[in-house]
Amino acid sequence: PRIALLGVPIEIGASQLGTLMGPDALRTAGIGRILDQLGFAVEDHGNMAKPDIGPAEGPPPANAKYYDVIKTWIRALSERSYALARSGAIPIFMGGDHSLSMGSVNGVARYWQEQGRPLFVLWVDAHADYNTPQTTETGNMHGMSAAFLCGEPGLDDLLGGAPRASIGPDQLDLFGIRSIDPEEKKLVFERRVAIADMRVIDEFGVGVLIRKVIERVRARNGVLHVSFDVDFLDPTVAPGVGTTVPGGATYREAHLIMELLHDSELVRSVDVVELNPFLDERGRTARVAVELIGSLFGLQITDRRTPSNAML
Ligand code: DIR
Ligand code: MN
Ligand code: MN
Ligand code: MN
Repeated sequence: PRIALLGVPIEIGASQLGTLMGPDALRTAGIGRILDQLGFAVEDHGNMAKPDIGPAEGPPPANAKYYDVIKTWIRALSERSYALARSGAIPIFMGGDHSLSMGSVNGVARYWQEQGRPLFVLWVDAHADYNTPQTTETGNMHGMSAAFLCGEPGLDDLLGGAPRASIGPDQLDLFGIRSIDPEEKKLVFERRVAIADMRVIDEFGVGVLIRKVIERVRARNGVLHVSFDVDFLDPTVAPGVGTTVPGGATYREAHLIMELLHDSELVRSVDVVELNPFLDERGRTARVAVELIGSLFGLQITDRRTPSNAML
């Protein structure tokens, strides 16, 4: 099996600069080495170059900061993402801020649509990222990516003429949420998006909840994209992010999620986003992110089949 690494150094979708260094920090922390040791053929496609902004296309939408820059990134990334999925590799998109998922997920969704298999997206994040230009309080586009992918209005020309492969709100699982804006919350409930907030995680545990996600994908013969925002983790575990929110996942909760996802054999693409090496403590957060990617691709504590494997 092949894994394709692609660095997407977008930082302008977030309020804190510095996520553009994320891809290289993940490399230094050993993302390629760990996957190689797990037996994958790892292709590193390097970092995407900052694309040139083309001619103006009329006024950008209000309340979407740096729209023209981000739009240019997303169009280029969506094409790369589609091509990588078509190549048969499992792409790992290394961010960069979370606005990149508008392109990475759009590209893979387009590929899976052609294959006749629905794409489900597991959004592992402290935030719902379900704002639109109409609901946002900040204008930061990294808070809009999940809504855009579900076809919410407001950024309709973002992809230009390129195909927009929206997923249904019933193909999205928000997981780990503990910060959501008032209007954003209304929209998430209106659309009946599945949401495992931290209270639900405390009550039922990640094992039960991730199994539910997996069952839903299986029931429709779907495949899964994992969009992993590092701020899902508790700030004590992962300090190297721009928008820390207390009360996040523990180290073991996060690993259990990844281990269960690995066992499911449903994951076909991944984003690792919002890592900000400028705010990190000596590479701690980058290392944790790489260890989690290891678990997602089969790293185990012991080599025996786990109880969860046996049960599936
Ligand atoms: C806030 C924060 N909901 C916003 N969002 C994110 O700006 O829309 N922070 N994603 O990381
Ligand atoms: Mn996010
Ligand atoms: Mn977040
Ligand atoms: Mn495996």
